Amino acid sequence: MATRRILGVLGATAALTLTLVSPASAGARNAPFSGDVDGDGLADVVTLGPEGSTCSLTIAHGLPGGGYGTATTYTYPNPTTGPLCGDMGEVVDLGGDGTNEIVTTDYDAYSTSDAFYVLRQTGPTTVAVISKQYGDIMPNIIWQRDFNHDGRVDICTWTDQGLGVNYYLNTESGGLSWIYDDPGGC
Ligand SMILES: [Ca+2]
Ligand SMILES: [Ca+2]
Ligand SMILES: [Ca+2]
Repeated sequence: MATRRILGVLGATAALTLTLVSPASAGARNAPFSGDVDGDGLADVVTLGPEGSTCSLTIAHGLPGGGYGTATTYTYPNPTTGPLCGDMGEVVDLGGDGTNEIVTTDYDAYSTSDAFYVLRQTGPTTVAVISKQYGDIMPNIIWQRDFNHDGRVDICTWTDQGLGVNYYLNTESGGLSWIYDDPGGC
């Protein structure tokens, strides 16, 4: 019985570990998301921080032997016109230049001019705001898909506030281009 109990505990621990290191691929609100943000070929886990005049996120970097290191906190000035810091995101290579970016958006975003802002880990202790991108407001969820099949992974969002699914093309110049006519594929 003692052995069975120990195995039971181990099983529960393994299940918990699996939950912690396997974030959903689609970026739901306040959900961690994964991708290689430091370019070492290993997937990392990004968790966005609270709203405020200074924004923050934590990154738990993937380790060569598997698993993740201790999460590091990065801060940067709020790039939006409001107190929003993004509550969902995806890691994609904008521009297809081999360097991944962190694309974030926020359900409470009310300005189409900064619906998205794009971050990049620029050093061991730094994350920088790369750009802001035009888009729909109030997305419930964000995910990635190469919907035009050009090799650059694009961004899709869905909102319950009117427009439904929105399509954003990952452009050669490293931007996101909002597609108004539904091209399908998200
Ligand atoms: Ca990595
Ligand atoms: Ca890039
Ligand atoms: Ca594409």
